[in-house]
Amino acid sequence: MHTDYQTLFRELWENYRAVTPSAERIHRLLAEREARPVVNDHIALRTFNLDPVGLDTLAGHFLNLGYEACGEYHFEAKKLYARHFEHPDKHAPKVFISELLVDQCSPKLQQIVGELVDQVDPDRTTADNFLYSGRHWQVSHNTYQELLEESEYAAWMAAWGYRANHFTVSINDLDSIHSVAEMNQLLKDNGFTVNSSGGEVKGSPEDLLEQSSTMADRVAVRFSDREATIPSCFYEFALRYPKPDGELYSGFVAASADKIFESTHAGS
Ligand code: OOG
Ligand code: NI
Repeated sequence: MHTDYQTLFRELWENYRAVTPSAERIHRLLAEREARPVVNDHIALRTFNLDPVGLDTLAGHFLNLGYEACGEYHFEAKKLYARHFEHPDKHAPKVFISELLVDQCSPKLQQIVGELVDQVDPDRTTADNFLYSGRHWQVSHNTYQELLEESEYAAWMAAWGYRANHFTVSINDLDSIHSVAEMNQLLKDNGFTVNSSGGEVKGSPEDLLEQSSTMADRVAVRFSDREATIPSCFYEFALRYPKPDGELYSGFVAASADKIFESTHAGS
């Protein structure tokens, strides 16, 4: 077991940045402008709702470190269910974990995903490194494309497996940028693509959370039969507003999350 969340997040970041060069570049860009370290608001993880890799298996790693289950989110069209987790230590990043409701998908997808998950050794799902262990199965590029036709999420999972899907810059903790729009401008000025699904700024002050994200980097992946360049991971930016009690809102906004998921879609 990881003894502290800091160690786990350091490992997750190392694994994430290796396939997300733009996150590393944006992080450096911000660090150069800021006197204080860049703060990570949350990470997100993805999985399938099948034993032994369901949401609860991933969550267990965080519960062991003192995290607690908080909000629940439903994404009917994408056939996803998600929860977020918070730690009593306010400095600990929040965690957003989603799972594909495989039983609601086509028989073909169920069969493909069932065959992938059957290859997972259950003992490895509780190992320290599981959350940044990548893929536990053989998958061909053809199978990836078959999944892509029905569920971009399923295809992403099949290709990338277990790793942080994004880290998130806390705009509240920046001194040089005060809004999501300003952050987006900095990104565009530096040549990054901002996810525009549902608008470049997701959420509003009324939602108590505004977010944006880059479109995922495109990285070469070795499938069982060939190599192909596909979307990897993205970087997110979050600005939280205070609740009536004065504490910053710590939850997520389903309508915004629905669009953030699309940051791993292939660009045109
Ligand atoms: C998670 C998308 C949702 C947020 O902050 O609302 C999300 C994902 O793409 O796996 O991260
Ligand atoms: Ni997020």
